[in-house]
Amino acid sequence: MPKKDASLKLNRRKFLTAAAVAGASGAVNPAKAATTADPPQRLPSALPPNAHVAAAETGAAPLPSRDNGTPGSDFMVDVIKTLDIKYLPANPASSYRGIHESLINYGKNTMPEFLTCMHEESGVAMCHGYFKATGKPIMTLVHGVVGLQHAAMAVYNAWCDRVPVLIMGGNDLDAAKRAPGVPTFHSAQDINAIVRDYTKWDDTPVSPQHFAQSFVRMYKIATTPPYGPVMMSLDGGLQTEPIREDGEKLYIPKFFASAPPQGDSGAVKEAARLLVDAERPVIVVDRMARTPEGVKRLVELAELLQAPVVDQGNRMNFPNTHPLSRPANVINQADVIIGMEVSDYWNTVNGFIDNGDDGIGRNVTKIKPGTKLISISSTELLTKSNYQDFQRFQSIDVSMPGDAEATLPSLIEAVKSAISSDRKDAMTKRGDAIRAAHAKGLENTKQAAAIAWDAVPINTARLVMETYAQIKDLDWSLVSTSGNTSNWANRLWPMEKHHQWLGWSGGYGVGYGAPASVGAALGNRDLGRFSVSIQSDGDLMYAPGVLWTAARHKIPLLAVMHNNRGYHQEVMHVQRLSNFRNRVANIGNDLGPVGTSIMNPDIQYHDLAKSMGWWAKGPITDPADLAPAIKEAVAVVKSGQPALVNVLTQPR
Ligand SMILES: Cc1ncc(C[n+]2csc(CCOP(=O)(O)OP(=O)(O)O)c2C)c(N)n1
Ligand SMILES: [Mg+2]
Repeated sequence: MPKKDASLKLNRRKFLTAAAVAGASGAVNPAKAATTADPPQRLPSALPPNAHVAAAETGAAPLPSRDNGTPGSDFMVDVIKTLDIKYLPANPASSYRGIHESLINYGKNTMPEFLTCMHEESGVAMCHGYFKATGKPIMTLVHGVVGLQHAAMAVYNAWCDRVPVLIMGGNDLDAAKRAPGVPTFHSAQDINAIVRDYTKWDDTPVSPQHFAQSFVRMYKIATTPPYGPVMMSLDGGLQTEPIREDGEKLYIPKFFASAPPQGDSGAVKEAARLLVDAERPVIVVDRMARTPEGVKRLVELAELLQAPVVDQGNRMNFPNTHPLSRPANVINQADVIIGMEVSDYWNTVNGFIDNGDDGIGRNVTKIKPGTKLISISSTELLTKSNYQDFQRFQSIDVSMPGDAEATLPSLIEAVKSAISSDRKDAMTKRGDAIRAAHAKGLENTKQAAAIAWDAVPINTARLVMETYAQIKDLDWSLVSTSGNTSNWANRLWPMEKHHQWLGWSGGYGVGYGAPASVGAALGNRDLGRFSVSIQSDGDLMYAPGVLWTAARHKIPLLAVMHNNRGYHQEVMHVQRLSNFRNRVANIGNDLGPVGTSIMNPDIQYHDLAKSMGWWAKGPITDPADLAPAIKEAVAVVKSGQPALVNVLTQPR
């Protein structure tokens, strides 16, 4: 038995004496704390704090009396309930306490159901992932100023990824009424300014009726292609003040979805003519398929033209098992290219070599001179000035600002009527050649994946394929792959359904993978699908609290970790630049690259996940242990719980 430390005992007695003295002076009330013999008591969490504690912790103004009539926030809940919004993942805050209280008490915490988040970025990213899994928007609430500042990167990701997210931020507008101190630090003239450059619309309603119009309007704007996040500042007074109807009865405007914008009919005909007359047309798609219908339409167009399809993968647009599915290098031979919802057209037909001869990058063209370019993209309808998500400028021969999925039916009809019987034979021949190349390509990819199959740390191709082997018979949905596993899942998992691949973050703001996976898994849970993510280490540690949210709300998700113990992309950037400058990269005292390794101490992600209520296993170092561990995890997820397998992997 270790000896008891006498000084510790003495300190404890001293402490208790000091506390009792403080109690006698009335500054705090330590009566309970001092009587150590009492059993520990569980106090109701809503006990009113004493005045001193309240002022120190919140600085909140006294609440208005109880019989003040119907608070504005009850009406807000009535409005929200008309729009079929199932969940509200959010981190709590006093600036929206009015609507928070109405949602859970008046609204009975259903439609929407509040899910507790530990970071505002997680709340927004969960909404982002949820939409991509279900096609239905949900909403989040944030604390004005500081919460929205936390949320900002996730809003930017949703903006770049063209995903509707409904965001409301509490804010105390009335300087004469708001409490001094913390609530005033957390107020602004215009909180929406924080995200205005990367939201589709924002508003600050000043009356309940204004709220009703603006909420329905924001829902409509967000869900009309091109989709995007929208923002509303919700005044504290508007939430808490009783409704005064001033003779006019409040009403809730009815929501009707808008039809998506389509490409101009003349331009559609011109595009069809170019495609039909082309010798080597190529279809390039990025965020084309908003819905499963988009995939079907694209297959129809590709088969009509017998043209190869390059899926850039920000959505599942085209089955990778389809014989017309081809990698990006077919672009080099194209005489006509049609890009649909391509987020970076310049980079599709040009290349940029980082650290080129001059050290700052070199531009090269990928296409032959004279190649005709066609574009259908709704992004052109949603360009703002400051953030550069619109990418480099590319001249396009036939450019159609419009939604590609909605334009496809008329394009298909135009192509059908432009095809003459003599073109048909040439097209069939072309299709045969593409089919043969597809089969060969798949064989080459398999060969490449098998290289160093037994490597330790574990090969990323093996990580991904051992995962697939355990889920292949389920209705699986790959909700995210964070970090870089050389794109093995997209190259080798047969992806045929729209929900089998939800795409990346949009703005490449790292920290998206974990929360978006949880949000997508929430949507998939209700649809009876099995959610799986490849979870990198760096991404998880931005806001790992979302693991708790998943466990707390029983969201089944299989997270298989690509734990390469580093921010490997950045390892490579620094290494490459060191090479260019003819210097040896400083690997630090503990053999970890400086500023980019996540080692020593190594993070025990399985313990982290377990501590937040997940089933978890790891670290898996031997490739032979991988399959049994993932199998166990799959069984846990099927029972309705989240599970994480921590696997030590190769860098890429
Ligand atoms: C918010 C944010 N911070 C920093 C970066 C720069 N960055 C790009 S990739 C990356 C590494 C991410 O590490 P991990 O998720 O483990 O993926 P890995 O590169 O190791 O596969 C970083 C830090 C970023 N894109 N976003
Ligand atoms: Mg990493």
